[in-house]
Amino acid sequence: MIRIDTKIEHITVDAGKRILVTSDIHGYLSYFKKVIDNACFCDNDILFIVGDIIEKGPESLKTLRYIMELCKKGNVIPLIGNVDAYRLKLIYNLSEESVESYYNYILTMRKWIGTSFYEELAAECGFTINSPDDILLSKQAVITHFENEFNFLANLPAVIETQSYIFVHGGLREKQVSDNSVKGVLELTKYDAFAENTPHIFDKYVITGHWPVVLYGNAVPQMNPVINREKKIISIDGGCGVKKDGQLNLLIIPDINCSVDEISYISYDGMPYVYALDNQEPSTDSIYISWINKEIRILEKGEEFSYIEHIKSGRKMHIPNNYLRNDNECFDYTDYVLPVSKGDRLSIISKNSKGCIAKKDGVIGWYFGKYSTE
Ligand SMILES: [Mn+2]
Repeated sequence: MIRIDTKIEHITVDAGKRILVTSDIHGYLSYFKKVIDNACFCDNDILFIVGDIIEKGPESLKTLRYIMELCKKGNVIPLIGNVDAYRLKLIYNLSEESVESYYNYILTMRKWIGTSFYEELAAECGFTINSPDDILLSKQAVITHFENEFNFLANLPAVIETQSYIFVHGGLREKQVSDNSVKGVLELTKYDAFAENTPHIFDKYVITGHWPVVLYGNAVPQMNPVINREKKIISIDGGCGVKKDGQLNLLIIPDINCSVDEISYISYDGMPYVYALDNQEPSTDSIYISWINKEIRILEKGEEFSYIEHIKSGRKMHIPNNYLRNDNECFDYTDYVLPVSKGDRLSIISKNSKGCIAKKDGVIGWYFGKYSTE
């Protein structure tokens, strides 16, 4: 058995050190390396990794081991995420009853990104997973072989409090940090839409991952960190590994004593980019359809675009067919038109005969102009 207890730690950060914060790496090791490199991460910085190190991405095991190695220096401080905790519990509790659905998950991940955490673990132990039985057969070998890795994850703190900031993957259930010690790890790591749902106004800024920031808006989709000054919450999950147009964010706090206005960030999304050759005015009225409000009705199905009605808003629009799912759902689509100036750098998310859907500085929308690749 494995125990994952709620650990709350207190750390004093020396003045004069930069504080870097990322979260939800989800096995995207190359993205993680890119953002810490681009931020010139060095021994004098402190790097907090606010949970969800593994799963959903291509290199969970390598990411975990890379972070374990970084931790030896003493200035890298990871916390546990709900996916980390849940995955450990699931592996230890695998049984005849639960293995079927886990196998289906493994197949789904294999289709999407080619692998999953358990497949990586089993492979290193010499097992190939081709049936639910293969999972059960490999379970004991996996648990024995990865004792170090699993203990590392299980022992990560759920909450870290410093002089000015509190770090937690999902969110704090109670306003006072110490009152959260009676809460389970999953309650603190899986707090959906924390910045929206918490009734508390915190005394120190709470920095969280877990809930992709794009889900906090319903007009203009954007993936950059969001600072809620009223409640004192900074949400940094750019949807890396969860959204096809997501990004890994790295928050940069220049000094523990600096003001919130001095906080900046960088991000990385691995997407190809182009340079705009035309100017474009932004739209003033737009909608973002996510899995939360995904219900639509198709009014007229076309070759490339379909005319649909978005159920929640009643809005009617033409959307590219590749954003439709199952004829009654639409995912991660916006009709927002980006503000673009000639020379702007755009990440291309999808192209069609009208133009393309692109990301500019973390904001997603349409661009109808011409572009070049250099
Ligand atoms: Mn999470």
